[in-house]
Amino acid sequence: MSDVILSEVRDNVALITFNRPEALNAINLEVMDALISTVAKYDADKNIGCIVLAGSEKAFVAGADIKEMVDKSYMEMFLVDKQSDWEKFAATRTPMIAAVSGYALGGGCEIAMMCDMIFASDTAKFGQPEIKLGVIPGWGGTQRLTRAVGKAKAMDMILTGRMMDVDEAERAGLVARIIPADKLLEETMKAASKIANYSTPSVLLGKETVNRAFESSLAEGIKFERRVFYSLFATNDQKEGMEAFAAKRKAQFKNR
Ligand code: DAK
Repeated sequence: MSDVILSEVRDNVALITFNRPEALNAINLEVMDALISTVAKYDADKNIGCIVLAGSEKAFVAGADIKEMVDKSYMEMFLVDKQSDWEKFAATRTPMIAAVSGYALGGGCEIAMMCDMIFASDTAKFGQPEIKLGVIPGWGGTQRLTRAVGKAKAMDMILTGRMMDVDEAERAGLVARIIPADKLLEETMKAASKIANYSTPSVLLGKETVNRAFESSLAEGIKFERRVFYSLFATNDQKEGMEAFAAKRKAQFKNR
């Protein structure tokens, strides 16, 4: 059994940890396959309400494995295209939080951006340095970074290859929360647990509806939101959530 990623379940939250410290968690084919299949396994598990991806204190992921790619030809890269696997990964229904400490570079930054939120330690550094290697981002960096931080900063980062520190990343809208490095995992797991304990239909639909903002016009997105909003009144959890508020007690969601 490979140990390039470690995984465990704490209550109803799955924690997946990159574990290639000798290469700052660089993603080779083995890590990629292990990551994608582990996320798919947890996404299919009804008992898991949130997934957290983490690295080490020094590196979330320092990119795809450059040493594995260096001698590849166009055909070798083209034929081992894992695009549909990454599309499945990015379409994971269960909320995913990237807990980023240290380097999130190249493919590492792209994996963090495929998650629903990035919580980052005060040591985190983000970058798309592929230009320095004679290539460009290939797992969505040109698109997701641009949507997250806007054209000006995305162009700057992708064309100069410079890194962003965590304060700049938060100001620019890439990072949801900055947390001291020694509290990053604990705080991320707390937020994940909070999400996992809300009503699953409202969490999944809330995520889907936010993501709709990137795929539709404002008018269409708002219409979609309203349809989803009404549909949640067909759940027992809506009754429970609102009755619990009125009775000043904690809601007990049953995911029905
Ligand atoms: N790949 C392979 N090994 C890496 C690595 C990487 N991305 N990053 C670090 N390492 C290795 C180093 O080679 C070193 O190994 P040894 O020399 O000890 O054997 C070890 O990790 C420790 O790294 P350093 O000694 O360099 O540590 P420093 O603290 O001095 O520097 C650093 C840390 C993160 C600044 C530096 O390691 C660095 O610049 N790393 C490379 C960052 C980078 O360029 N990342 C982008 C990679 S390209 C695809 C789509 C997308 C992609 C690929 C395919 N398809 C559609 C097919 C993505 C491409 C990328 O991500």
